[in-house]
Amino acid sequence: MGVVEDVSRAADRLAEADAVSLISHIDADGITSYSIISQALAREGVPVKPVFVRQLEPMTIPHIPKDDTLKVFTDLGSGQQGLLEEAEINPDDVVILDHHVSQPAPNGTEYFEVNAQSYGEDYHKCSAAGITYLVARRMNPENTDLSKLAVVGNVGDMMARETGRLTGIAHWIAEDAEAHGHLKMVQGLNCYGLSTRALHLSLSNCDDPVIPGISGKPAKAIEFLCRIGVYDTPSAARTFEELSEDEARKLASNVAQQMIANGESVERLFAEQYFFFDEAEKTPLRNASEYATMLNACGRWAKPAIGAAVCAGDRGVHYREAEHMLRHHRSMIRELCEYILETGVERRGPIQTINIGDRYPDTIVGIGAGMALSKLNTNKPILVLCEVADEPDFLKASMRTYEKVLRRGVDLQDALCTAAAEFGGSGGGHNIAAGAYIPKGCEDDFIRRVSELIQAQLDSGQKNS
Ligand SMILES: [Mn+2]
Repeated sequence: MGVVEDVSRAADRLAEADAVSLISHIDADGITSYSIISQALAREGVPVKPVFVRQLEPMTIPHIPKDDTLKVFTDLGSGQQGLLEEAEINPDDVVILDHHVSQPAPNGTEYFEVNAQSYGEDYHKCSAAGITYLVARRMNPENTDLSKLAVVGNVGDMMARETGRLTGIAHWIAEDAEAHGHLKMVQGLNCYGLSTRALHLSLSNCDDPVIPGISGKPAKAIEFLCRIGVYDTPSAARTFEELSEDEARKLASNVAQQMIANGESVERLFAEQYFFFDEAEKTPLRNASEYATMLNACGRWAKPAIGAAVCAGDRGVHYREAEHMLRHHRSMIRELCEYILETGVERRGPIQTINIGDRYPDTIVGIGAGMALSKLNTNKPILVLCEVADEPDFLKASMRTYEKVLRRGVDLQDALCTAAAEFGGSGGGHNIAAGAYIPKGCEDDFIRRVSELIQAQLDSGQKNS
């Protein structure tokens, strides 16, 4: 069926339900998806029972209520239809709204799903929050206020990362939000913290792309901003959001010159940013990427319902708790980064590696690895091994690298997937950031194999250039 038919069918089934159990993932996309559907249903008078799960797996299947409610799965479910079938969940009681690869149930039970991957290229960069928004909008055209959450979910799931902007239907949703006055799109720098952080910190924390002479060097960033007249004095720090259009342009052209003077590409320097000017100034709610980080922080520290309360409009007790989660999240990542730098990494051929054991939760290890790498040798990809909370027999490997290393032929996802498969594990991700799970005990051989594969990529990259 086409997307219009599928979305309409989902909207009708949801609106006609007597009660809904809403099973959702706990990251920013899962929390916004949950919030979009639960708010849309509340407006139709349909009661909703929330069920947040870290993953849909045999252990979490019993959390799905065994009753006659309509089970709506958001940001998960498509890949776990076999588990639903095994648990004998009636297909008449199921609607899946997802964007992960769909795997049909082995014994042929057909679950109804609206999956972003099924409707052509325009939908490939659309997260579950995008799909749930289309359903909510179909339920009631007045649900356009939920578009903002759809943008947060899409940005949180990195849908804008490669291209520097949302594309296809996800961009249409951002336009829809802007047309209804819920959002403003601004062409800005590809940095984080544009609403809450002093600009010199946003710039010096930028690691994709690396800004020569500025990335990793906050004092130099202050000097630079004073020199170009964006800061009046070194102590007169401002956020990106506080700049006038002229100042933002001046900043952009000066940073671009700095890149070009150092022979770096400016391709990844700019990105479309999604601001919510109806939220309080200098809060993480003011733009999509900071909002998404706040929700991810809630999810990663097992408080998805707090994030959902913020999405539903709470700016009191729950919001303050979410702020606390965000601060905690950041300080843990900083601590992890310091731990890596203080302990030191081991050189293994073309990569550098460290095993951090069970000191930090595996959910933040990738982010910490990326942050540590910006202060290490950026020419060598980093591989961080850690224990996995609920999986005592497995280790997680997280790898990060830089654009300039990709240009020499490196593809982390390819190397990790290949190596992990050889040891009975599995990997995934992107060329610049990837992860894998491997059985415990093989880590030494695994690292040697990854290092070999990366070396081979570099060797053939050299041959081709
Ligand atoms: Mn997602």
